[in-house]
Amino acid sequence: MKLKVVSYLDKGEFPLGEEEALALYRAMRRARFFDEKALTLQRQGRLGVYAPFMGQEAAQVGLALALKRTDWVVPSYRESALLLAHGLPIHTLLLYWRAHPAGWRFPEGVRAVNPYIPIATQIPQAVGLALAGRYRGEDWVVATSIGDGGTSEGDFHEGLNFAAVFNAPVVFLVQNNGYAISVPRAKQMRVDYIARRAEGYGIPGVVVDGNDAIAVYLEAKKAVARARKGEGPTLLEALTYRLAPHTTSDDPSRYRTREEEETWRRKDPLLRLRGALEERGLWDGEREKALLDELEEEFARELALADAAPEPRPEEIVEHVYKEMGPDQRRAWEVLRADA
Ligand SMILES: Cc1ncc(C[n+]2csc(CCOP(=O)(O)OP(=O)(O)O)c2C)c(N)n1
Repeated sequence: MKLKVVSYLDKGEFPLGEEEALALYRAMRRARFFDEKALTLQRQGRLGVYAPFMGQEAAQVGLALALKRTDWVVPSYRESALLLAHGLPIHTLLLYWRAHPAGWRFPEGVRAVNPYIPIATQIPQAVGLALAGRYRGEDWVVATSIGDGGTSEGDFHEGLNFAAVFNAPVVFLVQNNGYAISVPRAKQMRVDYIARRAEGYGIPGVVVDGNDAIAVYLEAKKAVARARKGEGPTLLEALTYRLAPHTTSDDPSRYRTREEEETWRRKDPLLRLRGALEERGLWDGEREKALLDELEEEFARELALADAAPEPRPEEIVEHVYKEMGPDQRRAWEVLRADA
């Protein structure tokens, strides 16, 4: 059976009110602004290794704006846009990418956990968090995200099956950006669409044009509503592309062509939404400039806050693993202290 790819902007359709459309664009522009700044800071030695998301803003922001602030986000390393749009302060995110302990402690009230670096480990834990909410009588939905490569991990299959069986209120977003670092999707699986796998778990699977913010947002809203009503999880696959390297330690010219990158650059999700807004008289150069000025000011303020964070104590690297430092942490700390 052929799966349909949900899209609107390509067809000139715009099934969204002005306010929601502008909120989507503003949040995407803010995320892109962060990504560009973060790449520069990393090159200046002011952030550690950084995983850019440029090109994937529609997928992440579309999901974030479909959530309530009382819902939870369980992200992986490429989800800075999802975290920002769900309310994580910029300075906390900068500190996270600086590997500063103050960046590991997300503020009270921001319902997001730290990004998971071991691929797919976020999936079973997101399901656990969703079930914990149900046991506690909360109405929170959990949104978690994974890359196309991550779906080859056992944790992905176990997590989705478990969520299906227990009807857990989870939205699983797959950001299919075509590559697991240098490995193209076709070398990783025989299916055309990852959402096809949903049928094997007995849950709805939806494929959206992941560079169409309206399509992602509307489908994410349906998935969130289903989860909140007790109708269980959804697998939402967003077809997209990462315009930047895998991380700041990667050189994509070794595994993909300039032509391919150019093709996707023309499908930049920001340009597509902005074009549609401009056609409807909802956006123009002046508004763009005002927004960029605002973002510049906000970023400068937030960067100053990050820079003002006190130097972490070396012990913090081994603290917080358990309530009290166990023998393994104590031994690690002895070694670190001897090396210092
Ligand atoms: C369990 C595990 N195995 C391997 C890695 C190394 N690794 C980091 S990113 C990555 C590829 C992930 O690709 P994908 O899931 O498509 O996500 P993307 O990076 O494209 O967002 C791998 C294999 C890891 N972090 N964790």
